Amino acid sequence: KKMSKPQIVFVLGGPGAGKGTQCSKIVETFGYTHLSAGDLLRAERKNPSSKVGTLIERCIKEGKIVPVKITCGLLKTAIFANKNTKFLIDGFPRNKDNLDGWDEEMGDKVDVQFILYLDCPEEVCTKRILNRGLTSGRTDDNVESLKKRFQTYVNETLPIIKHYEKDGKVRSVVTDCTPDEVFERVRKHFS
Ligand code: UP5
Ligand code: MG
Repeated sequence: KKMSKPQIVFVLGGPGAGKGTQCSKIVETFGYTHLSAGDLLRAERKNPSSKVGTLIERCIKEGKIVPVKITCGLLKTAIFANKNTKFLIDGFPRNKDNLDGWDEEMGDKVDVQFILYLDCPEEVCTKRILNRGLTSGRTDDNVESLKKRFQTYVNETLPIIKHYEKDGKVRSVVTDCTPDEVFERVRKHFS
């Protein structure tokens, strides 16, 4: 059992805003453990003994959000399997269902330090994702899926960021510049 509650930073922002890229840098410099909700779901989808693989794949391709029971379960397992007490949770919570399910399951077990919001114009994100799509093999890195991912982001995820803003918990960084320039802005929120 952990001595103190895990400390969580949620990293949110649109598809291609640079969540994964910046999380790697934060890990190197500040010793957090990076948990990407999307990566955990993609790994679960590949797990042959999983009963939810097809559901996950359908959601990802359609840019829809996987039910919180699945995602929160994967995150909870990853947090409590790890000795670290500092975690970056990348790409979650993305909608009201995620937020409510997390609060119910994890609200009293962890402390949410703040939300790191990576703010990037859609045109810039689109260029990045379509470029990555040339080599990523991700089934959602194509024009059709990307449109749906942005719609979901605007309609469902931005309201979650607004919700945390009301609590004064959001630290924003504009990410329309090189990864190192972004990190110079990001690091200020951690030191
Ligand atoms: N790149 C990064 N930063 C750059 C910079 N500053 N300048 C130039 N290039 C930059 O970066 C994307 C690409 O851009 C890379 O090629 C990178 O080199 C370059 P990355 O750091 O990967 O951006 P990121 O924000 O992580 O983009 P990602 O595509 O991973 O974001 P999404 O939010 O779309 O993807 P995620 O994996 O989080 O979710 C995928 C799907 O899973 C969702 O659509 C949903 O269907 C499902 N999901 C859930 O259902 N629930 C969840 O809780 C999480 C996911
Ligand atoms: Mg990512």
